[in-house]
Amino acid sequence: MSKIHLPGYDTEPALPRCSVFDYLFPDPTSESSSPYPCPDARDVAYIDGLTGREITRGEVADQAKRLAAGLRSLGLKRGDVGCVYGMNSLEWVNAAMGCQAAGIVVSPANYGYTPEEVLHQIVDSTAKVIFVQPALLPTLQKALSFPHAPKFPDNRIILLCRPPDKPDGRFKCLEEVWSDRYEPLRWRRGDETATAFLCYSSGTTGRAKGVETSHHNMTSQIQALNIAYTQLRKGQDVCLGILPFGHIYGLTVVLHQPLTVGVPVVVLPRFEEISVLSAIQRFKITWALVVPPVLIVLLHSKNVSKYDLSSIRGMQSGAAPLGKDLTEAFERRFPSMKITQGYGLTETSPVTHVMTASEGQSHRGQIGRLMPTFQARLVDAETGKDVGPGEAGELWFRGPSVMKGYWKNAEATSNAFAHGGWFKTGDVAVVDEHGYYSIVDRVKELIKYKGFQVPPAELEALLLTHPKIADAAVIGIHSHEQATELPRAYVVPLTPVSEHTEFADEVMRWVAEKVSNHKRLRGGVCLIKAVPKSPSGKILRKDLRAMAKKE
Ligand code: AYL
Repeated sequence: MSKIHLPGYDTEPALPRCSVFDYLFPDPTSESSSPYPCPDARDVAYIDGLTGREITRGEVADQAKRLAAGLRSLGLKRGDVGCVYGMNSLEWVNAAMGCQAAGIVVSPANYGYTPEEVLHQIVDSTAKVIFVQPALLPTLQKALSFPHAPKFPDNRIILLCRPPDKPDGRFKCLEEVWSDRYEPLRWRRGDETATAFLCYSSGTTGRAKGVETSHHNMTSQIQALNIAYTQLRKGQDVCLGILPFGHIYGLTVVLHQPLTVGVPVVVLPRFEEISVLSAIQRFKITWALVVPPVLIVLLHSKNVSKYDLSSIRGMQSGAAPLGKDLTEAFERRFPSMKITQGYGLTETSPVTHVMTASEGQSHRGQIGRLMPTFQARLVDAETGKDVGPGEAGELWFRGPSVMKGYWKNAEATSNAFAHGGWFKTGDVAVVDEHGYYSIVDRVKELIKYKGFQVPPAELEALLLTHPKIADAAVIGIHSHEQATELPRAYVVPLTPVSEHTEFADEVMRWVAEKVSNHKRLRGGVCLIKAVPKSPSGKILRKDLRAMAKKE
């Protein structure tokens, strides 16, 4: 195995052996408290970006304990799973922190999900309680009305907030569940390997699976970020919180990490150009965590000049490739901002590589160096041997932040790891002799639309249920203008079709009705005679990609 020398990170972080909650809010008298120097309880932790309401660290901890006590009195136990289904909000924070204080596993559901998709996650995760944003209650109720849906008593559905026009509905809201009888969890050595979060990822193949992120996975990731990712400084920085908390990027890097360094996060429900620009001006935001399409919107925005954005000094992009051209165009338009890039996966909790602001300049388009705590290999798919600097190989990882496995899915878990406990990413990378990595290809099925996962297998299974489709395959097509991939289907009609465009439009509309917004077939529908397959029946996506390139 080749070991590449990595200049810079001489410090390996201490690895905490406590729960995420104790790590975030250490009790100075407890043995298991966090080794990280704890910010002050009076520090502002989160700010509601729409109303300006602030909440301190002390209040976050206190409200979490109250919710935890309330959840226990509802009969929920340590190790049960709680689904949090909503856009970013201070209430989302309370639901997630309250579950953690009670030892309940947090399973966040994407707010864009259709009823079928929500139900899949509720059933698969074996959720016992659901926290829901009132606007999404109809979708949840539809999901729970399907015949195979589990039964949820009314007290196991908790509204994230009470809608003002319905002062006394059927379901309680968070504050109505709060109770004062909190008792801290007893934490024994070894408990840190218990599952803390279940985010959903399709991995290298198949449908979305629950990724078991343990307490130790999360705390060691934050420790590593606090060494490698030094952008945030208490008293100077304010962070923009638009990335969905329900995705591991938002969950770790926006919701959790800034809290450990005492930097406030301005919470916005989602990315929306005007509310982001006005929040930057109003709260003097200094640092933003984004995905490449956000940079595209800001780059072409006609509204930028109407706002004072002078506070913001940089943005960190991740979750999808960010090219050199876009970085340079952005820095030309916003000379006071530095763009850096990170890379990682849900399965690695997530960040494995990061570029610091000072490095970013000379390494645009690259993902940076390997983070502390991780070990990496680049492996040639054909020979199974490690490749040297400058050669492409599949990225494999080992380390304390690599997931435990896929929830209740031993087969997918064993396929994800190679001998020796190496996690196989399905991404192909090159490293230079200084330890800087670039992602050059993806050998897994995954498509990424604006940082969100689109599992082709899921769309293919759906397309096969269309009455006029005999076979189908889905790949991602790169859109330079939008800095994202777009899902495209290649379909084989059951009977010859005379009107190609009409049929393609029909299929696109049909899919759009059945999947969440980010999974729509924005890359189009192409009709073909047969899906290219290997003798064993595997779809040859490379052939389809080559076909798409020729167009
Ligand atoms: P998941 N460049 C190219 N591909 C990327 C990059 C990047 N910078 N980051 C992520 N990916 C792709 O689990 C890659 O194919 O991500 C990887 O296997 O939804 C897949 O996305 C993982 O998809 C960061 C950087 C968070 C990354 C993340 C991880 C997002 C989770 C914070 O700073």
